[in-house]
Amino acid sequence: MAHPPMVITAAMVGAEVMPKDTPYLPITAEQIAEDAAKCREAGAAMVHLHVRKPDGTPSQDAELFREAIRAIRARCDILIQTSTGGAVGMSVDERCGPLTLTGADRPDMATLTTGTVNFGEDVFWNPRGLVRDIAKRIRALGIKPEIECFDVGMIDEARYLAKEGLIDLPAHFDFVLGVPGGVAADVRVLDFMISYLPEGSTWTCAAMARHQLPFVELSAERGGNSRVGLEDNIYLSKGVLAKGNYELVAEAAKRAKAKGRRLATPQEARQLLRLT
Ligand code: KMH
Ligand code: ZN
Repeated sequence: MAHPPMVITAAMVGAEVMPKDTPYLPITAEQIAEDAAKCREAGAAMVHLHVRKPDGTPSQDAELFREAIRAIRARCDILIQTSTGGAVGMSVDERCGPLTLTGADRPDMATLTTGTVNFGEDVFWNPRGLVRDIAKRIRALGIKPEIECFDVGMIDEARYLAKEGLIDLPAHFDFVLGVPGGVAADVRVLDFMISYLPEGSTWTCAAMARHQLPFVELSAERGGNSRVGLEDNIYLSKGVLAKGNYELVAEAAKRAKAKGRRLATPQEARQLLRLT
């Protein structure tokens, strides 16, 4: 059976990469919007969005998100998925800043990480009560979550959440592979996680660092979707910094097409991921 068009998501900003790591990290709303428009042209249908304060420190401030969302939507039709992960150490209210945006500023989707994971030398803290709190806020806003799975048990937790009526199944999942402390970027893990999904669910894969672009090809062959971008990887090739998220999207698009995949438009992505 032919695979559906691939949804490429650009994880543009993140919370860990700093301007000292790469001068190409977008910080201001205008920089984010300009890069997002180029990502759209290069084949991305969605952005996964974090924001920064003017000095580059990570933030989940609703007004910074509002500014970035407006700037992106003024330039292109790319879907916007806001982070609820933020940066390690943030409170749940802080993390949920973008979920307070309604009306024309409402995001199209939001992330929901369904378990705690070691995150390098830090801990990305997601106890079950906190996960349920965020799931309720996403549901109250009337948007769909992308379930972020840094390890296999996070797929199981989605099943519990569905039983409790906090998310719908089938859902859309993101396999986050290769975070030190989480599950590895290994093709056996990818194949197991695909096989372990709740029936009818869709998936994307975000592999860290040097694994990012090779996993676009593995995902393309398996009929899935891909996340690339500076949040997870700053290099286009060994030792060569990507000059913006758009360069990583363009390379992902090239690799996906070489595997016979067409790229989804934002409108197609809406339907494929069952967004409202
Ligand atoms: N920055 C990480 C601690 C998300 O955006 O939902 C969490 C993260 C996940 O990036
Ligand atoms: Zn993120």
